[in-house]
Amino acid sequence: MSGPSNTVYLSLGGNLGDPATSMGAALRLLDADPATEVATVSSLYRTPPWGKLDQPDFLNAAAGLSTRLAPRALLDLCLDAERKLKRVREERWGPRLIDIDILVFGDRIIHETGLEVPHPRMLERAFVLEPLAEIAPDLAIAGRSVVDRLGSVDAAGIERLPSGRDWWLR
Ligand code: 5RZ
Ligand code: CA
Ligand code: CA
Repeated sequence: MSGPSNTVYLSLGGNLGDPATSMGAALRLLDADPATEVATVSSLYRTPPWGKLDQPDFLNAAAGLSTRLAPRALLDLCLDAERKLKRVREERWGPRLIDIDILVFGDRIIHETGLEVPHPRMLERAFVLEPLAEIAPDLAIAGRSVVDRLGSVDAAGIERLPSGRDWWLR
């Protein structure tokens, strides 16, 4: 019933509607799972769009969770939360109400359909690394810390909002 607990890091983002409200609701949905607790949440960051440039700025954040769920069950929980928040699957790299990605799951390396952990693109994206560096600067991914990785990407235009770390609790 209660298996081992793992520390997991998630990336959250969105740029349609009211992304802060959607991201907060998503974190509360994850926390409501009996096998999962949200432990640490970063500030909100306003980030320039990556990929497709003619779309609104995003809000991004990172969260640290403790979970006794298996990776696939946590992924299903995240996809359920996206669905409950009425995310519609849109164009690739296009605007979205909410996006939740599993970045790191304990020290597991996973290559499965729809579940690649550590997330294969997280190390190139300042919109992922900047919030993650706030809550887990020394977390090592493939031998290099998050702050170290952040020093190797272009973080131009990223702005930490003054809302602090409790923005998701309402
Ligand atoms: C890459 C999404 C790694 C999650 C992506 C965003 C992870 C974006 C975003 C900003 C996209 C993508 C998907 N631009 N462009 N913020 N998502 N600023 O590249 O969340 S497309 Br982990
Ligand atoms: Ca819980
Ligand atoms: Ca995603």
